[in-house]
Amino acid sequence: MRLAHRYTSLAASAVLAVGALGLAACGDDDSDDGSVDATENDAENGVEAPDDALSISASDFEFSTDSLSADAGEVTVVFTNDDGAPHSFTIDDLNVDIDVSGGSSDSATFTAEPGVYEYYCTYHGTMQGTLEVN
Ligand SMILES: [Cu+2]
Repeated sequence: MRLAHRYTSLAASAVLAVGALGLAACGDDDSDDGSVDATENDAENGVEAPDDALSISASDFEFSTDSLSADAGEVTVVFTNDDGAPHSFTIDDLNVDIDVSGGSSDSATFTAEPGVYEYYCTYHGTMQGTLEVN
């Protein structure tokens, strides 16, 4: 009786220890993922943008459009730089900053509440527009 009880306790402890290790490993994976900073997503590295992603480009030091609209919630913007100079697609209020060198593209996924948000290029103050989130 006593032996059986002790064996059971040891077995339970072992299971708990394994479980704790498993949880710790999962936690490490989550923190290494860095998925909180969505601006690190790279369209060129094969990250697929969702079907409802917004697309905007920069060419001749102008954005392809000065107005974008999206539904509230998770929003993905794919920004393509067709110039030789660097450009960014930046929205301060949403912590979005897609900074791309000439001839490349990148994307950001972020959560937006309804409202009107100004976007601009940090390199060229004349490049700006508004994102309307409904
Ligand atoms: Cu620019």
